[in-house]
Amino acid sequence: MNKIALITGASSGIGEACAHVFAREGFNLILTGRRAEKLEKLANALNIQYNTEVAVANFDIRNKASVTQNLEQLPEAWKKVDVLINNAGLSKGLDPINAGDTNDWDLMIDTNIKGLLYTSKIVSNWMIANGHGHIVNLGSIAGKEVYPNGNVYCATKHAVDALNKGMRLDLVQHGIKVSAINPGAVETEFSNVRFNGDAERAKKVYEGFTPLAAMDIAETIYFIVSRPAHVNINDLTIMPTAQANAVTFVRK
Ligand code: NDP
Ligand code: 8X3
Repeated sequence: MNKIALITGASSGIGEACAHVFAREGFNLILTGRRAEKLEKLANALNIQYNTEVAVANFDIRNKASVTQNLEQLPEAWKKVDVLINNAGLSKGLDPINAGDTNDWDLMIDTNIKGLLYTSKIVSNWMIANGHGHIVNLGSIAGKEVYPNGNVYCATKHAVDALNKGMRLDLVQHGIKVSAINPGAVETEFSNVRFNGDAERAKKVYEGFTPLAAMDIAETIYFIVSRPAHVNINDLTIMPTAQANAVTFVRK
C-alpha cells in the first residue's frame, strides 16, 4: 500500500513541486488549495505520469469550518496520512508598520498561522490514531531574521518556528516527527502575490543571481522525510548560494 502525503497549497510553487517529487517517489497524494482547476490538472498529470492516486480537497485554509469539513469528509483510507507538508502561505505587502494595510496583516496571520494550526490539529489526530507520521512546516529565513518592512510576514514565520518546536514537544510521545524547512529566496508566485500582481517588481527580487527553484525545496523536503526511522531533522535553513542572510545578496 502506497504512503500518503497531504500537501497544502499544492496549486503552485513549492507545494506543486512537492506533489511531483512525492508522486515520483510512490506516494498517493491529498492536494489542497483554493484554485480547483489547477489542482485537478495537476492530479490528472500525476495520475498519468506516475499512476498516483490523488484526492483533491479544494478550500480556503483560513476558513476553520471549511478546513474541518473538507478534511474530515475524506474517506477513512485517505486519513492514514504519513506526511503532512504545511506549505500554504503567503506574504502581502512590504511596508513599514505605520503604513501597513491591516487587511494584509489579517490575510497573512489567518493563512500562515491559523490555517496551519487548523490543518495540523486534524491531521495530527489522524497520525496519533495511526501511530506514526511526519509533519513538515514551511518556515522561512523570515522566521529566523526580521528585515525592514517585513514586520508581519516575519512575525507569522517566527510563529511557525515556535509552532514547529511546540508541535515536536507535544507529538514526540506519539512517534510523530516534526521538521521545519526555512528557505531564502525561491522563485515562485510568492513575490507576485506579495506585490499584488506587479510582475515587474516581483521579477526584480530575483534579478542578478540564481534563486532557489521550487524543486530545490521539494527535493530537500523529500530528503528530510526519507531519513531512517530513528533520525529527525528538526530545522533546516536553505539559501541560494548568492544569499547570505535575509537581506544580503550578491547580484551581478
Ligand atoms: P506560491 O504563491 O507559489 O504558492 C502558495 C500556495 O499557497 C499556493 O498553492 C496557494 O494556493 C496556497 N495558498 C495561499 N493562500 C491560501 C489560502 N487562503 N487557502 C489555501 N491555500 C492557500 O508561493 P511559494 O510556493 O513560494 O510558497 C509556499 C510556502 O513557502 C509559503 O508558506 C511561503 O511563505 C513559504 N516560503 C516561500 C519562499 C519564497 O521565497 N518563495 C521562501 C520561504 C518560505 P491557492 O492560491 O490556489 O489557494
Ligand atoms: C520568503 C523569503 O526573504 O521574502 O519567505 O521573506 S523572504
